[in-house]
Amino acid sequence: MTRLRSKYSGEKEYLQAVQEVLETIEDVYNRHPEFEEARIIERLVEPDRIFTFKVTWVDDNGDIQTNTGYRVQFNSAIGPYKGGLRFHPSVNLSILKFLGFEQIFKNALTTLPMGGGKGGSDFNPKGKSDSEIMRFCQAFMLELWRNIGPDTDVPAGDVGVGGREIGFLFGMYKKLAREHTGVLTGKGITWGGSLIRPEATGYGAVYFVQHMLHLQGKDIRGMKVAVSGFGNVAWGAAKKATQLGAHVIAISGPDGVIYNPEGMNDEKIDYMLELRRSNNDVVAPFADRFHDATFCPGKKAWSIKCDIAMPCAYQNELNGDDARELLANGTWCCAEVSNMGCTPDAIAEFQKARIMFAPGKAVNAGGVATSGLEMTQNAMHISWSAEEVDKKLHGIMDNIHKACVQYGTQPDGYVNYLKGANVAGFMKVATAMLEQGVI
Ligand code: 2IT
Repeated sequence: MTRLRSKYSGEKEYLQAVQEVLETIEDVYNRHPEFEEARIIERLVEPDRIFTFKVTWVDDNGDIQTNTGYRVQFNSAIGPYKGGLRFHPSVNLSILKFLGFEQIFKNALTTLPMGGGKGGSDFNPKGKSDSEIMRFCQAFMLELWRNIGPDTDVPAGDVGVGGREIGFLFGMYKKLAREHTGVLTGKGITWGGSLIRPEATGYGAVYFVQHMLHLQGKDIRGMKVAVSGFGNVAWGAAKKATQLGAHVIAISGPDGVIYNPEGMNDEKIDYMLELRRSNNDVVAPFADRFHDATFCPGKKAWSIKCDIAMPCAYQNELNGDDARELLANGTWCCAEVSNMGCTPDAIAEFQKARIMFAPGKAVNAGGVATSGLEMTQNAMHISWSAEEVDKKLHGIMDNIHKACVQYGTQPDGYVNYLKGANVAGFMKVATAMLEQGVI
């Protein structure tokens, strides 16, 4: 860490993600001198390679815009690089390296053969027209296409990249490469996409929460769930939690939180998709549309009294103060759905209070796992039914939960899911790296 801190001093998210993993795998690592001999840690924390490129495009006014594009190919020990693309003004190398690093362990946990990668751009989709988004996606792919491929690197969506963007990116890839392959996941259903992929991150997260609760003799039915965000992930989580009888009493945006005491219904859940599609990045209109809901400007979802907190928006969106507020309000479970949604301080508060806490790389792995299932269907030139994919997703989340319990249960019985997830993912990747020699 000392070496990394001086080498990458400005990259705070990357350093945070590495520090968290190293702390939790320390004792396992020390029990395996062969890892130390092969310098596994030193090799694991450096990406295999990083592509940085200029993306120029013309906006609707005829003005020329310049953005930066990236793809971080982090680790391919267990399969082709796999991970999403994020379009957000905050995107920089630190954020993409943290996401790519997390992705290595998450993908290993899915039990599917996928390495870790991440990419994106500082392009801001807010307020852009559909044609501007299309032109940007096309310009982005014009640069990226030579570095990806169905057996090399398979990007997907992340914040700011959904079905619409994947469509534009795929169209350009297909034109340039002259092949129709599974080079991206999250595709449309009629052209190679997998059923359940749009829902999978949120559904998988709720399946994981059910496993956490069942282990404690509890059930999600009747529980009050606070969700942050209102994008694809929050939508899937709200939909499945509601189906299973929970009350989703909060969703939020950068503008504030919606207090929704009566919970969700089909109309409200569908409206979340409309909000996302509008490219406005605000949640306030939800309260204009549904009068049982109230908009609280500037507030976070964590200000609302709930049983279960599910951060579904952005890294470090739940800090120590938020954790203390949740705990004071009686929250007894926090399942991170966003990548690194909680600060180290918040995690320490939850663990100190001995409430259930599980990290994003376990809880949200259903998304990339279903991307893996999409790759399998593409490679086999078939498509599975929604039931079949959902059944596989269930099985994968069950396995991830079991792995966390196996590696994370402490002598006093408390399950440290963070440690469990990191150790289970690390062991698989480290072993694969060891077996493949010094490369
Ligand atoms: O963070 C993630 O796992 C994703 N954004 C999904 C990645 C994928 O390849 O489906």
